[in-house]
Amino acid sequence: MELQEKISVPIFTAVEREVFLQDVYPLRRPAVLRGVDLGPCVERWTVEYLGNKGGDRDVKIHVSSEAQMDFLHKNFVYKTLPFNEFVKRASEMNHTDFFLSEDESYYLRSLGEDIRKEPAELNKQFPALADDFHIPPFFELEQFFSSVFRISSCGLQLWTHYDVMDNLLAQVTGRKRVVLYSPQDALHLYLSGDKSEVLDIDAPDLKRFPEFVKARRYECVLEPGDLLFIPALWFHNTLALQFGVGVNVFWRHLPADSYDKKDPYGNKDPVAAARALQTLERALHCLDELPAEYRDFYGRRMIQRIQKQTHCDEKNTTLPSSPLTTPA
Ligand SMILES: O=C(O)CCC(=O)C(=O)O
Repeated sequence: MELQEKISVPIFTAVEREVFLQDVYPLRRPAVLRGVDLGPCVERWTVEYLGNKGGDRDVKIHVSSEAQMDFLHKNFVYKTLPFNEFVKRASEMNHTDFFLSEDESYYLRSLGEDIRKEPAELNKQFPALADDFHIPPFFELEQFFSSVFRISSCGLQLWTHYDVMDNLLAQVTGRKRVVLYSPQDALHLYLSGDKSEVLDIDAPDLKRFPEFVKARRYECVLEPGDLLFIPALWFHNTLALQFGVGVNVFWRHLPADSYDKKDPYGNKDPVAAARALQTLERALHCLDELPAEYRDFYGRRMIQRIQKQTHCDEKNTTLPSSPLTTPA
């Protein structure tokens, strides 16, 4: 892994709306924003307080005997617990009550009221806690999509994936390491849908994933009170260095009708991209009737055509043109 280029995510201090919109947002790169006012949550959100205020409403969770969650082999199970019991268990390393093992890890699945249709929103699912968290005013109100609780056991690692909307990951309590990869390194990440098949990013199997060394690794450690700006399509992998509570705020930065209307998580590909991917599947199917050497040749021609049409130089990556993304 010596060869993988490592880059620290830049840290900006005491960023206000204007500075974010003018100096940070247009770069389309991850940034740690330190010293932004997140409200009283930073002092208040202890395990006890969260349990008392969040109450005993049932929440859906991931539970795993291994701290590194594996979406390929599904080394976790879906369970339901009252919120206060979930927070208590997630904050402990060893459990007297458990599903799989004494040292199992927990991760909250944040869902909306109607889990298939509605995105999660702190205001709706946890009204008694929502006022403690102040959403930074870095986008327009009408762009708001979701505010998602991120609560995980110490050591829990979530696989590398991308989301299709810009978002801020607020780390309210606990420390979290986040590793990110540029969308332009997608070909080195061995994707399966929106996720990378390289699960162990610190000790990858380079026989299986030789190209992974080419992916540039952006890294930061979020301290309590930090915000991480994760631009849409940037891959990210999170590792909780302590039990921690965060809030992930997503907003639509493309015109509203670009997004899939039935997307409660903000991770379904934009409508036009989903259509293009389906068309590609049909195009590939057309080649099936040809012998292998022809499939190989026309496959290469198609790749060249796609590259010519779509690839842009990293330096020229600009903000999508939308009235909503124009800095104030
Ligand atoms: O904070 C986490 O644990 C996960 C964050 C995440 O997946 C996201 O920002 O999309």
